[in-house]
Amino acid sequence: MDKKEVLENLATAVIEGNKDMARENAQNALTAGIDPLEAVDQGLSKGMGVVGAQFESGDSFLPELLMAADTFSAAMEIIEPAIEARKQQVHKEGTVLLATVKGDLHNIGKNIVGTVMETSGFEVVDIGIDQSTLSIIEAADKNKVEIIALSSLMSTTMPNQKELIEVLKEMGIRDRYFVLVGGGPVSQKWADDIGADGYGDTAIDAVNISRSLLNARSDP
Ligand code: B12
Repeated sequence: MDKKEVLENLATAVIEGNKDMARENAQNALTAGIDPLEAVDQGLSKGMGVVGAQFESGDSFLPELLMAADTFSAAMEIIEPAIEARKQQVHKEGTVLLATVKGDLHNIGKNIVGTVMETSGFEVVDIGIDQSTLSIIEAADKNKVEIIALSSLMSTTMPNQKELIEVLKEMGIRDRYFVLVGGGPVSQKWADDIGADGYGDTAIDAVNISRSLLNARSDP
């Protein structure tokens, strides 16, 4: 089975909510030596994009979204250890507080960001989904992180990314953290508008942007 076919099968498995097909092709991807992140990005996530579009146009409903999410997670159980196995034995890059903002229960993308950042040398404190601005700030303070990374998958919850930056300013501690934003509807323009330090389209972006922010800070 060639790479294109495996990636297409992964997407189809998510679209059809077929866990067996997802597990089988996740294994096929690893056996064929496909980069596990590419399997996520070009396979599973592509399928998820189709399911999201079908939901938006009324061609599928919540049960299909749930099945797609479960199928994605079933494949991730196989792919994630392969991502983690590439963990770099490098010096600690920095500490990141990761959360999905208040009102938002989506965690698949956030979890991928956490895994990829960890395997790239960051210490990640993931406090989960549906996190209020104050609980995020408290956790950032408690864990003495350098970066706060916020995931939001809905246009209705994106304003909570903005709120966090505003509250940091009100508390006089905006300079203490780099704030990184991401998630489906989030864009560079949104990040600029709300005064975030960085925006990432993918988990790899999250790593690259975090590195460049920390490096720029340590440059004289
Ligand atoms: C799966 C899914 C669900 C699952 C979530 C399961 C789970 N455990 O996460 C379930 C079924 C629970 C669900 C529920 C709902 N959902 Co939903 N869901 C989706 C769907 C199809 C896929 C999301 C996903 O996991 N994508 C795959 C991952 C890998 O991609 P990702 O999250 O974008 O993450 C990547 C990048 O964005 C980035 N990234 C993510 N976070 C961060 C953070 C940082 C800092 C950085 C740098 C990068 C980064 O890196 C990731 C990896 O590359 C999307 C459609 C879509 N295409 O996004 C709708 C979608 C997000 N859902 C939507 C809706 C409306 C809902 C519901 C309200 C439905 C309902 N009527 O109940 C509820 C809301 C529940 C809530 N309060 O949160 C809408 C949101 C519309 C809007 N307002 O903007 C969408 C866009 C569907 C649509 N087209 O209408 N959903």
